[in-house]
Amino acid sequence: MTSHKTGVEGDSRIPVESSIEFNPGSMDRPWTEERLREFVRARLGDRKLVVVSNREPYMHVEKDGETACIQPASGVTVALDPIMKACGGTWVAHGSGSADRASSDNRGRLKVPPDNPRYTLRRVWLSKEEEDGYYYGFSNRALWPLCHVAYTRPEFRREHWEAYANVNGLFAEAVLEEIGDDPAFVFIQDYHFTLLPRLLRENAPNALIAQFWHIPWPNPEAFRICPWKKEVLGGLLGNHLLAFHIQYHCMNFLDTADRELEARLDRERFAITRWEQSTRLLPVPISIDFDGFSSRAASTAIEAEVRHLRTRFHLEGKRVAIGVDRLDYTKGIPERLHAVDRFLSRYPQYKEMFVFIQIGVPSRVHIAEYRRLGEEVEALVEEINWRHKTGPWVPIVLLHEHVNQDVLPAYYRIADVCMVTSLHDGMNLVAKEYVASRFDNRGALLLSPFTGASRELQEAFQVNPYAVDEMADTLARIFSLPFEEEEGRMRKLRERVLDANVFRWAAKIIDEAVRTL
Ligand code: ADQ
Repeated sequence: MTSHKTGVEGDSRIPVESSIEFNPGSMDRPWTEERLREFVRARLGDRKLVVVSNREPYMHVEKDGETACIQPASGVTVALDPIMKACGGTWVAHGSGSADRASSDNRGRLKVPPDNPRYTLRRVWLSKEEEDGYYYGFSNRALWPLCHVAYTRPEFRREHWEAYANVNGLFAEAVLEEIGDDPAFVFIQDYHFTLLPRLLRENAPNALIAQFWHIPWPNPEAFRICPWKKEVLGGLLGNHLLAFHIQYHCMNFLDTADRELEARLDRERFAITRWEQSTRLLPVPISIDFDGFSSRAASTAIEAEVRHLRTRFHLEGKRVAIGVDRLDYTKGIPERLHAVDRFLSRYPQYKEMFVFIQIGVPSRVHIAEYRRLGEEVEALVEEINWRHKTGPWVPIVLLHEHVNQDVLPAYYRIADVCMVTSLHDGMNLVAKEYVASRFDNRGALLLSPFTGASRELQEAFQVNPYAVDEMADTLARIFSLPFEEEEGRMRKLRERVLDANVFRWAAKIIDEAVRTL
């Protein structure tokens, strides 16, 4: 084992560009759906493409006696759906919708999107107990708070761990059934499947296995409290390639493996070798379908929706801020509300001239911390609105709606500022979606430096979400920004996201995975 001190934020031993520059000579061309499709065909050849995630990209639910198909609000599925549409293949995920069984065949399979089928969705069925232990238990009561270090204490229970291990086994069975002995590229998503890569490595010799870790990886000090840390690390080292958003998370993973396992570390190549098997680590920031978002934002349908929203929320002549999140304690929503409160107290000239719209879709409500957060947010909105309201005007509008991706750009377009105030976040796609929606080069992004996105989006107004007064002052600064500065910053932000879009992210991962062979 080599010894090494903990990676620090901003560590620059591997240049950030190395995570996105590849295929020299071709970077002048933007990555599109079409280009990715050709690239995947060339790189993967006859390998089957299989994506695995907990959340399914399309969910069937029973609504008013009818079956509706919805796209769940999750960064992971929003990012991967355009890739699967481009490349085809099979997506294996937990079938969690109330009408999922009725809309799949007897092996849990169906073609999606339902109105224009492009790939196969293979649903895995879990009992309530399995879902409780694996998803609400070990994944979201243990690993999620452990990795985010947002001062919510992780909870480690043996029965959760056992259910988690069991469900990883069920997913392994489903994947093995899909690929048989064929050559395949299995692309696993996230912290729900730390044991799956090892199970596949042992049982599918023709599979090339890669995993993307969508949340932060903490430093070894934080991680060491996990009672099953060796199993988790050993499972993840079943991957040929393990990718994170940023280099800091890779460094933390290397340091954690160094601390906890007998393994050979190659810090030059960013690789870990154990039992004669190597896992390469890679920083590659996830992104969005920039063009898709941008052109949807400019459509006449969105134009009409923008007008509708301005009337609905009485926005004429007012400055507008927006927040769009799953209701999660890592997203810094109470901090954001406190900042709005402080802003109105310090800059009373904005009373009646300002509206903050928070779209907070309920998430993981079976977990007490999430329920408490929902109550805290409700209470804060009520308290702040009461403090500042005059006549019919209240400063904060709280919507518990799931906004369809087709309509979301309208919300981004009505906002002079988008507030992304995460206490810790792997990337944060909302920041990139806001930028992509502002084809008019207007608007400003207030961004927490504790998001992965802050590394790329340097023209955003970066403010520590724990520093409430600073956030309030930044809002005031944004509202008095000269037009040229607002436009210049947004133009630059758009260039950055346009260039590093989600198709490029996928191409980079596939390219690097193939190179590990
Ligand atoms: P999340 O924490 O779920 O995912 P985030 O990056 O914040 O991800 O994206 C959330 C997605 O859900 C966005 O596409 C957003 O538009 C959508 N969404 C949020 N609220 C919504 C609402 N009310 N209605 C409809 N859609 C809504 C994890 C990590 C992140 C990482 C992503 C992708 O925690 O750090 O960026 O994966 O890797």
